[in-house]
Order: sequence, then structure tokens, then C-alpha cells
Amino acid sequence: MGGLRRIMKKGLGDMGFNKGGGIINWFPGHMAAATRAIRDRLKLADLVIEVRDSRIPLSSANEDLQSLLTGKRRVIALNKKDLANPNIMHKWVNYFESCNHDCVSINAHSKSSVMKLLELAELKLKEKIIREPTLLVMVVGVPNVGKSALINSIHQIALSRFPVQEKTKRATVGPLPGVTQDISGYKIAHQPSIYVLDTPGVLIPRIPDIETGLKLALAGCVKDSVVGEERIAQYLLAVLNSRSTPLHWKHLNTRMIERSKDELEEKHKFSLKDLLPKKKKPPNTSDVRYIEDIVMEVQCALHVTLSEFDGDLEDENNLESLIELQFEALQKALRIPHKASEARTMVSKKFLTLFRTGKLGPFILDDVPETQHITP
Ligand SMILES: Nc1nc2c(ncn2[C@@H]2O[C@H](COP(=O)(O)OP(=O)(O)OP(=O)(O)O)[C@@H](O)[C@H]2O)c(=O)[nH]1
Ligand SMILES: [Mg+2]
Repeated sequence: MGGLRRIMKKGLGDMGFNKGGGIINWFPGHMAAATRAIRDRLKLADLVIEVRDSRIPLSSANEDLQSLLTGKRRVIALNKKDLANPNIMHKWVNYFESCNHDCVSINAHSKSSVMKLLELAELKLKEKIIREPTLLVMVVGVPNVGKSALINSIHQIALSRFPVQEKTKRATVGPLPGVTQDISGYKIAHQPSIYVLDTPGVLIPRIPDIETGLKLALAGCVKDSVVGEERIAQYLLAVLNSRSTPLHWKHLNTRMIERSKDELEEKHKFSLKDLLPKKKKPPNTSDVRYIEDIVMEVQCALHVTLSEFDGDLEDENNLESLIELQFEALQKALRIPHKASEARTMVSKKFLTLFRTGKLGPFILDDVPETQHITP
């Protein structure tokens, strides 16, 4: 696996994911105007909550806004911590703290975790709360990191603290990037009046390297159509193989053999769409069992293909051949008919859904930078 590590170090993005894919336009038209509007409002903000995705704490930073943010009271909220590896999460918080940034890892859907963020925000605004009649808190970040979900949770907590006359409004939350199009304010306290601003997710015009772009795409911060589902799925497979993750799924392989395969194939005919968060009804037992089976088969397929692969994994072409084999194995595991003309896209979409809903386990795609020890 040493070769894979070398490829990993060099950057998986160099592996040819960009070939044949055409030019990627990371920056849709509306983002330029939104970035200008955010910059203008930032001048007035008393506190900025910069939301990042816990799975990509560095890649989900908007570098163009950083110079403005460093001059402000700022808290970095690493959201979606439920999808990130908890064993590494604290290292990231320590890293940001060592860079003198206030940082907290959160799950925007969990009240207790949002409360922790609010406590930190209150602490940072302490002096201003005493002096100013009105305060402005801005929530910024790249698309789909959970800014609006966080605003709704903050608003909910605020409403339980002080009564409101106006009809409660909610920020629109959605699984795809680009949901929020305009800046809008929510009152979360009076005396002093505190407003929190939801903003559209904005990326920088040029992503510095393809790998950062692929990580953003894998985390769902970029529309799938911009990069292409297949390319994102290939990248995910490269990441999993390079970390030897499928080899840790050995126990599942053994369990799988013990179970009757026919039983798995016959019973369930639901779509993996049930995994998508938009589903309102809670899944029934049969759905849950079906998803568990699919996950196990997918993990088993990747385990077998990686452990049986005898090619030279130091060679990029060999690694690509392995990924090709894994695509075929995934097609079977995901029960996609061979003849389906869109089979590869379907495989990619379902595989990505499994990753994005945390079914393949928690991951952090960025590496914690090595911090230099400061001698006293
Ligand atoms: N698992 C998990 N999902 C989350 C969390 N926070 C938000 N989400 C989901 O992430 C998706 C995006 O959330 P939004 O709040 O719409 O993200 P946003 O940053 O406002 O996105 P844009 O408006 O497009 O910039 C939704 O499906 C949310 O339910 C979290 O902490 N954990
Ligand atoms: Mg939003």
C-alpha cells in the first residue's frame, strides 16, 4: 500500500480525474453578485459564524473571504460532525485553536451542539452586548454546509427564550447546493436586538487544484452535474483504496458469506432513493433492513476487489483498473441491471448517496496540517 500512499501524497487529483471531463465551471453566475453582497454586509457584522464542512475543514474554506474574516470577531463552526470521523475531529479543533481561531464542531440539527456554539458566540460578543442596541451576526460559508439549517436551529433556541410577535419564518434547507439565493435576517434577541443573517453559499471563482474541487464535490458543495457523478465516484473509490478502508471491512465479508444470498436478493425491491434526506416518512423496518443489506454488499464488494487485486498499486493505471473492477462489483452489489444504459451513472449516484448519508462510515477527507511547535 506504500505506493498508494505516495500517490495520495502527490494528490489523488493528479490521477487523471480531469481527463476527458472538459473544463469545470466551479463558479456559477449568481455567485459573483452574492459574493459582492456578502462582502458589503460583512463590514457591518459584529460577529461572523463561518460554517465549514467537518469532512473538509480546509477545503470548505472560502479563501477569498478569509482576509475580510480575519479582521472580524469570528467563530469557525465545523458542521456535519455526525458525518466526520470523531477520532480525528478533536485534532482539527486543536489545529484551528493553535492558529488562534475560535472553533467548535457541531451538528446543526442537534440543539445541544448549537447551544455550545451560541455560548461561544455570546462570549465573543460580551462587551458589545452591554454597549450596543443592535447587533448583527452573519453566517457565511460555501454551499450546502448547513448554514440555513444552523440558522433555523439558532432561531428555534431563540424563540424558546423570548416571545415573538411576528409570524415565525424559516430558512429553506435542502440537500442540494445553491438553495439560499438571497441574504435574509432573523431576529434572535431583543435588548439588545440581535439579528442573524443567512447568506447564499459562495465558492471562489477558481478552485486552486482539482483535488480540492473533487473534495467539495464529494461533500456536496458543488452540483454533481458540474463535475459529473462518475468522476466523483471514481475519486471516492481512489480515496477508499488509498486509505485501505475496504480492508477493514473484512468482518462484514465473513458475515456476508454466512448469510444466504438468495434471501438478500429476493426480498426487497425498494429504491435507494429512500436514503435521501428529503423522505418525510420515517423508514420502516423493511427499508432499514434493505439499506443495511445494500451497505453490507457494497462494503463486501470493495473488500473482495481490493484484497484480491494483484496489480501494482503504485502504478496509476493499475489503480484505475482496480477502480474499473470495483465499478462492476458495485453495479452488482447495488442491484443495477446490466443492460441499464445509464448504469454507470446510476452506480455512481447510489454509491455517492451511501457516502453522503454516512452509511459507509464517518470520514474526514482533508489532512490536519502539521503545526510548528512554538518554543516559549
Ligand atoms: N448529517 C447532517 N446533515 C446536515 C447538517 N446540517 C445540515 N445538514 C443537511 O445538509 C443539507 C444542506 O443544508 P442547508 O442548511 O440547506 O445548507 P446551506 O449551507 O444553507 O446551503 P446553501 O443555501 O445551498 O448555501 C441539508 O440536507 C441539511 O439537512 C448536519 O449537521 N449533519
Ligand atoms: Mg442555505
